[in-house]
Amino acid sequence: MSIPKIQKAIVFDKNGGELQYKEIPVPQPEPNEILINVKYSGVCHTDLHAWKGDWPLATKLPLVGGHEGAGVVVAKGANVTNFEIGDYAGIKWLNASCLHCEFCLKGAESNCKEAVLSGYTHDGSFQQYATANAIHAAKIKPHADLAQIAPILCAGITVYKALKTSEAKPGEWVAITGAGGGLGSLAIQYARAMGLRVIGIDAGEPKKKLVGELGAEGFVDFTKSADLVKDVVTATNGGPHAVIHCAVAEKAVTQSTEYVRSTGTIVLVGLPHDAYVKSEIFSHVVKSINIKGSYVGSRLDTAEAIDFFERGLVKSNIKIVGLSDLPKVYQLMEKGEIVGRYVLDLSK
Ligand code: 8ID
Ligand code: ZN
Repeated sequence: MSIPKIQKAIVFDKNGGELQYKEIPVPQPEPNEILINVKYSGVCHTDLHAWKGDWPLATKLPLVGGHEGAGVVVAKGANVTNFEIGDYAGIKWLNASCLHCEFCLKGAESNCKEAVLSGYTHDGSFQQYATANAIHAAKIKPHADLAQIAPILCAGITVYKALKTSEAKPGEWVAITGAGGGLGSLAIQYARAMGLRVIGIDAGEPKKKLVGELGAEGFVDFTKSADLVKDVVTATNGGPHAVIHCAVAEKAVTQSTEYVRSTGTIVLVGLPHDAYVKSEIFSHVVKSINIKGSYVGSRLDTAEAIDFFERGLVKSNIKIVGLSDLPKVYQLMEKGEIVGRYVLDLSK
């Protein structure tokens, strides 16, 4: 396979700076890495946070963002035994971890202190050729639809793991905030496949329509509801047993401490900057509610989340645009106008 020396990428030199569509060198894989010819990459809201630099964790600079990359292995380092040239592979947020700390050993690799993050501390999938640690790279079966599977590599894994973290049982209610966005639209489908009843919370008719089509039994528009807590409690006959927060909003979390059912679990996934959880302690205790954080997923969560996709239980609601359109995608995302997920075609 002939690998070019230069390639197209979107790069920024400083957080919030110009998103430059330009040619950069193709990276060389390290001994434990594969080089993937990225065909499609999803655009996650995390990529927008990384570009803006609004989290209390510094990004690499200059940086190539992106961590939902699906493509073909074109080269591999000397130590790689689990991928062959020509295999399909996926770039995930968790590019690498130490594999021997307490957290890696117990399957919590995302909590590893040495975690390497695609599109954040390691150049990601907004380039035509990207490197990934072979142990962590996602396995994708031949003939998979690479545009469709791209969003599974972060959004899918993350919401699947969050639903497991909620410990909600089949037949129970789960509320999903940000239900019409990238993570939320997949969360509805994983929840349905896991036997849960879903109420979606988001804004506007296009998102309401999608949320309903994906199998949610109820929708509350957070921009229109006069009493959101009451509306959610009524729609779920006493409050949801679990809440998965895909919204990028502190207020959504505060409200959920009021509407979650007694003994229920709130799972924090969305990462608004400078935000805090506010839960009134008396009710928190008397209702015995749980609030947990959930951060992407392990290699096992990855394989399981992809298996749901391969069995046709979840599909991505994507709009495909070219790599050079990334700045426009960020503008729409900032305004909350994206229904589902945008996927970049790296050939354009
Ligand atoms: O591992 C993790 N925890 C993880 C993994 C991947 C992504 C966390 N994230 C984080 C991202 O960094 C981001 O903060 O999850 C958040 C959502 O990512 P996304 O799904 O990629 O974003 P989106 O497509 O823009 O969807 C967000 C939705 O939230 C709605 C918006 O209308 C949009 O549809 N929303 C907002 I903003 N405020 C809301 C509110 N108050 C709300 N929905 C309900 N109530
Ligand atoms: Zn992501």
